[in-house]
Amino acid sequence: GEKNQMVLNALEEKRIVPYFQPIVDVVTGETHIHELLMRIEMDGRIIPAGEFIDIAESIGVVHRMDYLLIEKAFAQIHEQNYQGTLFINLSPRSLIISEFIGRIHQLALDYKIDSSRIVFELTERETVSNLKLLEQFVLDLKMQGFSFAIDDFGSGFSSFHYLKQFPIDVIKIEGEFIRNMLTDDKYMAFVKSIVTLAKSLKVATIAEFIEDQDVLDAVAELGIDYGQGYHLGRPVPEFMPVVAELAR
Ligand code: G
Ligand code: G
Ligand code: MN
Ligand code: NA
Repeated sequence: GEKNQMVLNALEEKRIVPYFQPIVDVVTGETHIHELLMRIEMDGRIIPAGEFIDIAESIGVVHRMDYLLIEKAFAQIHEQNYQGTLFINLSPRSLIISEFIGRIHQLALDYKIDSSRIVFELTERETVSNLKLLEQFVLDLKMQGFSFAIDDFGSGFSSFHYLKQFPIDVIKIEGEFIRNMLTDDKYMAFVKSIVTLAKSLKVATIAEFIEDQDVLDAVAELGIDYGQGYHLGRPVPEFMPVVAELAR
């Protein structure tokens, strides 16, 4: 359809652009981490990933888009002399392409970006057909020094299953839980149980969708390590340090 063509054209014309959203250390207020988010540039407009990533997956081009985006992001790390960590969303579909991993590793070498500064975020929006293969690639990348986060933890797409199967370093708590936890006790209970789980597994935690100061204060109070959300910084086309107003 029309949308398929829009995605294919954007890929062909390399109109895939990197946006970066800060992830803030809730204890110190420092920003040493950014999440890389894919956007398409079209007629002077910026289209967010939510409007096309499912299509890219279904027509089998998401790995090419992921690769192009990562290449542009690495170039920008170089240009801006960014010294921090980059979280990269990957479709499991990209990871199980056999050349993908070697090419990412080569890109990191080309741009002199140490693998310890890269964390891949895994979400499962669709059924992974070959879990054993995915596991093998995750282990490969871990051995090369890359880290892994589970995105949207608790959403039901990617919860205990990934935690059991893969060596995970970071849990990103489902944004809807964080956003609603102060007004709905049920969500607060979910968040608390995820924090307890993460602590007992010695896995770091990130709270997503922090949209106001009250939620940021609660996140700090709960002992969550990092925060992300519109209150701290929107996705933008450059690496932007933010200064968070932290509760004491
Ligand atoms: O940025 P936005 O809110 O539109 O993101 C919507 C969805 O697209 C999220 O689930 C996010 O994880 C996914 N996404 C964003 N950027 C990328 C990317 O670079 N690669 C892949 N595979 N998914 C992405
Ligand atoms: O699935 P994933 O967590 O990768 O999706 C990330 C997307 O969520 C980002 O691309 C961004 O557009 C969106 N996002 C980031 N911060 C906030 C926030 O504070 N509130 C809401 N509603 N969405 C956010
Ligand atoms: Mn993400
Ligand atoms: Na997420």
